[in-house]
Amino acid sequence: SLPADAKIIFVLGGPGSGKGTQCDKIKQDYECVHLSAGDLLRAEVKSGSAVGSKCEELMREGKLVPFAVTLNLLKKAMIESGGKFFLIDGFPRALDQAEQFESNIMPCKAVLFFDCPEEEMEKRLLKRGETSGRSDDNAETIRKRFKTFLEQSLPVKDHYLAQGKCHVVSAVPHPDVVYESVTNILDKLDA
Ligand code: UP5
Ligand code: MG
Repeated sequence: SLPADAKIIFVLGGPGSGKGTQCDKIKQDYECVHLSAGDLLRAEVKSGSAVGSKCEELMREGKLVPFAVTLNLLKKAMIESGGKFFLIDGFPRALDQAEQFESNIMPCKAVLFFDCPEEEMEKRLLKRGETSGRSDDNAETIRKRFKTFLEQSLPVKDHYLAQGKCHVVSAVPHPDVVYESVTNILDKLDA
């Protein structure tokens, strides 16, 4: 199980908003464990497991994989890491996922939400698609990812805004500028 003083921050935002980019920066400056739900799922797909091949199809369609799959992958990675400060990147992606994760594991300390216009996210993802090899970085799947994000994931932001736990950051400026806002928020959480 996790240490009693564990701390969880959900890192959310639309597809291509810069969640992974910012988490890479955070982990250079803060002692934390970065777990991307999408990266864990892509590793599961690569492993060739039955669960993985089911997820592969859903991800190519821009749909959410079953909650039990992400919960198990995250829980296992959290415990195995031996860490106690966790950046959970790209999860929860629906309101029921947020509620079930928190009752199963622990309430999050805060949420970082990266706000970015769809045109900018689309531009970034199409550019990354030239080299990423990600089966979901193509125009058609990107549209489907945006639809899933708007319909299923955005309510999570409102849920945590209402709790006063969600910190919204503009993800449009240069990554270094976005990161300045991020460190301001993280430093205040600890104060
Ligand atoms: N970039 C980043 N910041 C920039 C900036 N400030 N200015 C200019 N460019 C910037 O960045 C994307 C690209 O933009 C990069 O090329 C970067 O250099 C540039 P990145 O940091 O990778 O953005 P991120 O928000 O992490 O984008 P990602 O594509 O990873 O987001 P998604 O949320 O779409 O993908 P994820 O991997 O989380 O999920 C993939 C799929 O898995 C989902 O669609 C879903 O099918 C499934 N999934 C679930 O079902 N459940 C889960 O819980 C999680 C995933
Ligand atoms: Mg990512």
